[in-house]
Amino acid sequence: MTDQPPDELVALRDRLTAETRITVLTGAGISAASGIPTFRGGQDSLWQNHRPEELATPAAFNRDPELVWRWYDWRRGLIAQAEPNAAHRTLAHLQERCQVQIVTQNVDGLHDRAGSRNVLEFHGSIWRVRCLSCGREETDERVPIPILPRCAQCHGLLRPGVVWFGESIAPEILDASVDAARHCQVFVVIGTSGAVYPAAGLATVARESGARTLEFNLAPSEISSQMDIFVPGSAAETLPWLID
Ligand code: BV8
Ligand code: ZN
Repeated sequence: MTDQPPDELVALRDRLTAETRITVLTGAGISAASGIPTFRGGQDSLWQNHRPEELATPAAFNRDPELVWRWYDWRRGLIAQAEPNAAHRTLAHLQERCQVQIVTQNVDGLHDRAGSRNVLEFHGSIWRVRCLSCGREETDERVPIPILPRCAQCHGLLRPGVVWFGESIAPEILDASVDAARHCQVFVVIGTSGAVYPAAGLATVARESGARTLEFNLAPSEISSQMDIFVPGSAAETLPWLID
């Protein structure tokens, strides 16, 4: 990792004003420095030898809801212990200076805990639960959570309030995210492999709408070829360059 910001980043930073519209897409990499395992981080992203893609599906939940709930309870425990890092905090500060819309693939809620406002949770939240019988949705921050938690209204089985593979993004969140990508002047991508759609497609929307695009990642991702500026390194160390 270079210890100096690339010149192009400094030039872009110096042109930011209070009117600048910035849309930010974040992935698991922004929370890595907070101790949250990423999805494709090799050995440490496995849970009990299960790959996340195997467990984050309706089929896995129907097959073994206890196993899936134990995985979510493990992740909730890790996230409850974690603190937002300098990358999360930088985005909260940037929201004070520019017109910033954050779209996150992360279900950990760390952007909100860092003080960011109206974050679009593209894949839902690990702190929300939804009843499979009556559809009632609520926030539930119990750690640990009973392994097969029940709905307070109808005693139906609850599921995590996240978007699983094969499930659609909430229409109002998808529309707001595409709109933010289409109308921004600067599109910032932080800590994502760019492997999951339609989230990764937001970069293409922004690029085709003429936005300046920059990426912060430890290593090039599947969308780096679409980026004007690539900033290598850990986001907790490099993202603060965007404001100072
Ligand atoms: C859907 C919530 C309609 C649950 C998640 C088009 C092409 C191909 C496939 C598809 C397509 N369209 C749809 C699909 C299918 C599928 C998909 O994309 N599959 C992929 C795997 C090929 N998409 C869907 O199913 C979506 N729904 O499309 O509905 C539909 C339905 C059926 C069929 C067609 C259409 C729903 C996807 C949402 C799934 N839910 N999460 C939960 O969290 O439990 S996705 C989950 O995985 C995360 O939310 C995130 O999105 C993704 C993980 O990706 P990243 O966040 O990028 O993390 P990853 O580990 O991969 O990478 C980490 C990165 O960070 C790396 O680049 C690393 O270098 C970097 N890094 C690490 N440390 C640091 C760092 N960077 C900086 N600093 C550091 N310190
Ligand atoms: Zn219910």
